[in-house]
Amino acid sequence: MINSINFYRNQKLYNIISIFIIFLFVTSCNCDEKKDIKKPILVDKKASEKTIALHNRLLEISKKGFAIGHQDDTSYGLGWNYKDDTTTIKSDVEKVTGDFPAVFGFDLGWIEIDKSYNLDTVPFNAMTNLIIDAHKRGGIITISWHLNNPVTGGNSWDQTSAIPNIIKGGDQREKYELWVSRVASFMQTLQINGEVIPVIFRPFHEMNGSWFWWGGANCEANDYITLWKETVELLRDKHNLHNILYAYSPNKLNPNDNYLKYYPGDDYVDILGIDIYDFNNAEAYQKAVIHDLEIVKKIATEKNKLYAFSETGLESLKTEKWFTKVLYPAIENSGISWVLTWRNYDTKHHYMPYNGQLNESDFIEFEKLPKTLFLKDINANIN
Ligand code: BMA
Repeated sequence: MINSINFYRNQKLYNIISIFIIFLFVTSCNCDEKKDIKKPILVDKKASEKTIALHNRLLEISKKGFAIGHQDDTSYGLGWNYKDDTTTIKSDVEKVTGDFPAVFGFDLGWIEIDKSYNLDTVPFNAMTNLIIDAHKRGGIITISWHLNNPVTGGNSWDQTSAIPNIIKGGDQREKYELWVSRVASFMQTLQINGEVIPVIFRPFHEMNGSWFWWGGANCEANDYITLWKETVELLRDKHNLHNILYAYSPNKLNPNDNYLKYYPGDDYVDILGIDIYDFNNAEAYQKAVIHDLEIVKKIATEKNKLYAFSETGLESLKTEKWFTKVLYPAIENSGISWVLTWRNYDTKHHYMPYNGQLNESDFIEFEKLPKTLFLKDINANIN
């Protein structure tokens, strides 16, 4: 009898301890998910579920490798243009490797002046279709904005000072608000089943250089920061867009550059990026990429943010094995979520290989490397 009571007590104790251990296990799993995945601290506290899911996906991608991106990938390539034949979706990347990139870059330049096509002649209605198509395929969308100079009407490269004129109180403020409203209207066209597709928005990039009116010698850093914050507030709070992750991307750092000089603050940026090109000097390029991505990684890690190699490439790809021997080793251990190369305009201005191009077979090898994630890879592993 005594033995059986003891047995009963021990069994009860055992059960209680087991339940407690299971409880601890379950709650600790939830905490991890919450910290890393479920509740990222985003610029938009009302970000849609799909936008939060995109953020999670980018985090998961960075643990496995990096998504491969290409600007205007399905809009045009060497010898073809989507607007001439909208019946099939083409891509130079797909023609070479049999798979699409995982990240699709688009640019909204000229939406602000109400043109029907962007500065690179991509019609905005075609762009809407292509963004929806890319999203349906499981791709990730990133959008830059080479907007005109609001003071002169010149293009992005018109270095006339303009930021003081368009931030609150400026004489061109009304015009700028109209311009942002046109961006917002475009975003609203990106719908599937009544829901706006999540996108990464990367405005006012390369601001530490002086080639755009929004950068370097052409503006003050504090005005830039004001412009960024006010732009986010217009899109998020005035236009009620909750489909956007905001990416900040300076250009390659010069020795005295501070990556955070133009940083609008943790509450206004979701993803830290950097743009670095190879100007036909592989060694200098690799050195800069490794050096700068290390800085971006350190800052992003401290801030608990994602980070990416937001633009890169070697124009016309004349260096043999550029993808496997130059780019891959430089980013292999960087921890970036994605890397995006610029557009394929023609044989002189292109950043991905096309059929018959010098780097075609190298790019096929690049696609097979463990960390390069193309569309099928991210769809198979990371949803
Ligand atoms: C630049 C070049 C330009 C283009 C611009 C915006 O780097 O490709 O020809 O207009 O990007 O896409």
